[in-house]
Amino acid sequence: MAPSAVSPAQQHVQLAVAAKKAQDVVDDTTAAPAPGLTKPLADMMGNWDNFSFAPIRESTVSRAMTSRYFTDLHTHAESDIAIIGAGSCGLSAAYTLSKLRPDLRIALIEAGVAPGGGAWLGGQLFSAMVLRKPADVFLRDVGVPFEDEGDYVVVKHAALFTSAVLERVLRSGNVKMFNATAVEDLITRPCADGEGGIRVAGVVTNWTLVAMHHGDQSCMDPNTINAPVVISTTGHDGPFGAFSVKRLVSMKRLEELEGMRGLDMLRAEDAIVKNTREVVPGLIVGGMELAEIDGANRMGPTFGAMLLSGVKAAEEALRVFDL
Ligand code: 48N
Repeated sequence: MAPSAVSPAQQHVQLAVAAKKAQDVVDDTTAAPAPGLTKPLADMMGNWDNFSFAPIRESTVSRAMTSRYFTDLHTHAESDIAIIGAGSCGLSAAYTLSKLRPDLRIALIEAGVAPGGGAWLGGQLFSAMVLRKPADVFLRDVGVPFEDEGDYVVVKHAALFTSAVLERVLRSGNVKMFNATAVEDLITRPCADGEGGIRVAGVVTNWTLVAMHHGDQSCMDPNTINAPVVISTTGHDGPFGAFSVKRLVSMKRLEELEGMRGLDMLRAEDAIVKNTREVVPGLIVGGMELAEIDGANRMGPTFGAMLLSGVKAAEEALRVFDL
């Protein structure tokens, strides 16, 4: 049977667009949890006198954490895809990949202790998250309630979006998030074409606190994650932002960065989604990091482009991975 002309990623988007046709307005009341507590929890209230926790030792707690963490570190030393940055774009890419390819081993590396980037209140001074359609297609896929305002939708609190997509990503069986962990270099290999080019083949990580203090203490050896495909969504330039594109310049694989331009929402959002791509073999750049390399405008406090750039970055990663 001829392979389907439509890639799995395209099928996923087509299904999601079909879901959009439902045009059912999803609002908070339908998503509210049922009132009242479950009986076991309700029965606990008012009966605290004989209350006590099951007896375990502190070492049990420590071993429960470290055994899992170091098993994950050992397992993900060889990953299929590494995603740098768990902001709205990186989380959307991780969510899409977890749904399309649950067979792939994915490492999501986040420098902050808390994931979410600018969507986790960093860029959310006024709490609500505004997204222009058709970004509602992604919200419906994840199951984030929103108010439909016609050409745009509003999630009542940015943290509602971030926590919902984060919950789906963390519940998945194939995405491991390493937070408080900074990517501080890229693993590279010479391109097979012998043209002197490089392909990206993984990431070098360190505890973020160490990465921030290389200048004032002897370097602590890094950790490495080999991955044939890396998605970089580290945001626009800032203390940690635009990491991979700045590294390509410092390793002389890019002349210079065009730099993010002034705020023009209409131009910015379409450009970021359409131009999410593989910038050097093995490295896909999406979200606001792309604005730094392309000189795209910024869009201000609206997040539709981040979500759909994440979907496109996932699609690009699968294209590269399946080559
Ligand atoms: O939220 P950001 O910064 O980046 P995106 O592209 O996911 O979303 C951008 C969005 O928040 C905006 O900037 C909005 C749309 N405003 C636009 C405008 O006009 O200003 O998330 C990037 C994440 C953060 O959580 C960083 O901590 C993390 O990436 N990060 C890293 N993680 C690991 N290693 C690194 N080297 C690194 N650098 C950044």
